[in-house]
Amino acid sequence: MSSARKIVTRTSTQVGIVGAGPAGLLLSHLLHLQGVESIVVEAQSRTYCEQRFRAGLLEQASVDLLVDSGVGRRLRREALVHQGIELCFSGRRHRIDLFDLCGRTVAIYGQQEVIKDLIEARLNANGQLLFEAEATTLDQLKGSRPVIQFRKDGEPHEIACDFIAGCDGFHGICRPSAPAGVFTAYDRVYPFGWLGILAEVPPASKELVYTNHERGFALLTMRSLALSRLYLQCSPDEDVDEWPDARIWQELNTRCVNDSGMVVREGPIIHKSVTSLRSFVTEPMQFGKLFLAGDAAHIVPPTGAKGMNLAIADVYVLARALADFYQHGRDELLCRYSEICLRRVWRVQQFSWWMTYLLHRFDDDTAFEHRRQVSELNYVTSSRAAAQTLAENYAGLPLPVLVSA
Ligand code: RFL
Ligand code: PHB
Repeated sequence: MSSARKIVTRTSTQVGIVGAGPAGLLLSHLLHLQGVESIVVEAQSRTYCEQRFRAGLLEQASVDLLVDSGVGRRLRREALVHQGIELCFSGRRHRIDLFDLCGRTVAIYGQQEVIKDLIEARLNANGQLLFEAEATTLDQLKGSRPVIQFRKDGEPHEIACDFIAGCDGFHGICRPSAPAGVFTAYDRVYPFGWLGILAEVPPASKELVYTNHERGFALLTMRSLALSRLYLQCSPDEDVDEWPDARIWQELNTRCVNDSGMVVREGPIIHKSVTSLRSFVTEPMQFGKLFLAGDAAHIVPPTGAKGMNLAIADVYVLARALADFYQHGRDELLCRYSEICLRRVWRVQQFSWWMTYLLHRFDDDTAFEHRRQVSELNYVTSSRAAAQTLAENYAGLPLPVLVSA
């Protein structure tokens, strides 16, 4: 072997985890609580992971899992609990009372706060988190000791594991590591994106406002009572530089204008970015000893606020299945991992697709399409049965009950 290929360290663990996003970190934490050892390899630095600005809305089941597993102290103190959301269309606001309709609430708590809490918990428990360690290859996925090869400080290293959890997001290396033909991809790319901003100004509304407007979708959300998070439908390759602050405020106020006199107040914009929207599912979510979780296995458009919640649900199942294997020698839940997760994944895909179609403008929309959307919105905001369907999907279905034989 040439010196360039010389492996500097060879370690071993029970579960090797690629990626320190919500999926990888929570899996490592849940495994630790069940006495299962893991090592997390993460390509980015700790600071980068703790500052990466993404999701903000947690379903009730995600909140409960974080609290019950001992990482919810700050969340319980700082999260904003919302009992409802608003839908705004044809210039009118309509409230969907989530709590009244389905007995559950949602919480606003930034993804990077979840990440900070999980990193702190893992490090306090002497958990092994390797930052700036980029997984390069997965080997022997069908064997008894699969291997993660990674580079740290320019040197190659290896971890031999019993199982590998691919929690490395949509662009990671885990999914492509299986031989061609193992995974089937189901994909839908939308012809628009979201321009997202973070502004130092109190939110215009106490609850989230989802707006359908002829100029495109808009969403008013928040990170705190002093920090607004605002989104505008835009083209998928929109150039942020084309959006000076004044244009953003004007567009938000044009799209969100309604009979309540609500005004989207202006404030310093501290972050701007564009995200493209897609729906994507991999089937199955397992190959040999490799288990995919979170964005590595599926992507949803953010309209339903489901991506991080789905990642959390996947690793809840995976942690239980792995604990069952180590504690009782049973592999039934592991064998059913894909089947159990995909049931929820497809429900959430359908819901996120439906919310996206309900609220966005497509370039080829005709007047027929617009009237159809308004009819659907009128129905959802006037029929308790329809509102209940929206509420129970938005606030999130309970995590699956896991029973192995
Ligand atoms: P992540 O968070 O992408 O983490 C993957 C990690 O893997 C690392 N990595 C590697 N590490 C080592 N070696 C390699 N070769 C690696 N390749 C990659 C990466 O550096 C990264 O740290 O995936 P995970 O854990 O599956 O979590 C998924 C969520 O991040 C995502 O679904 C959500 O952010 C989606 N999302 C929302 N989800 C919600 O539940 N509620 C929301 O309100 C919500 N709003 C949103 C969102 C996503 C958005 N954008 C930016 C796509 C709003 C937006 C605008
Ligand atoms: C957010 O707060 O960033 C957020 C909330 C709800 C969504 C999407 C994003 O549907």
